[in-house]
Amino acid sequence: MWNRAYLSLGSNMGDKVGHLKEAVSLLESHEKISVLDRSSFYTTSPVGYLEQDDFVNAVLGIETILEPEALLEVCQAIESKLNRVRTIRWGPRTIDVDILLIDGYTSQTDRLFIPHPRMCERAFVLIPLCEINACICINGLSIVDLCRQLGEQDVRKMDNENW
Ligand code: GSY
Repeated sequence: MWNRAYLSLGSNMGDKVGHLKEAVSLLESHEKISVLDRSSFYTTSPVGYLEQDDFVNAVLGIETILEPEALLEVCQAIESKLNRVRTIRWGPRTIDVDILLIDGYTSQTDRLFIPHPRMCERAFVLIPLCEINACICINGLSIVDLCRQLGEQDVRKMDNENW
């Protein structure tokens, strides 16, 4: 059965937009994944570990017949292929591919926590997600309300970049 899911992409090293585009090409080339929606690109100030470069972030809406664990493996394989090296926790990275939501599915294991545990505090996730689907509810809360409740966070749409 095809299930809808949402993924967050982020990069703050090298050709940031190029890394996001390459991650999407790899997702599109997977026979069990179809990329339906792409948000705009956003330049965002780092959240968490602050001593690092700004990120480029975007969110995708996909459909997949993969089981959630298998989707996670695909996301991690794309991170490895794009030379993601885990040095500093929360630190700089060529690419981050996180599963945010899978329709009708929740998980709270160490490996897979869905909905993504920190997504409701992160403007760099909620704003692009709201752009592609403003009807989403997360843990019973509307994404529009969650966006209104966000504190000040620096998230700027990149008008000069397109997929
Ligand atoms: O979890 C995603 C990696 N990450 C980001 C990010 O993608 N964007 C911004 N703005 N800050 C971040 N901090 C971390 S960790």
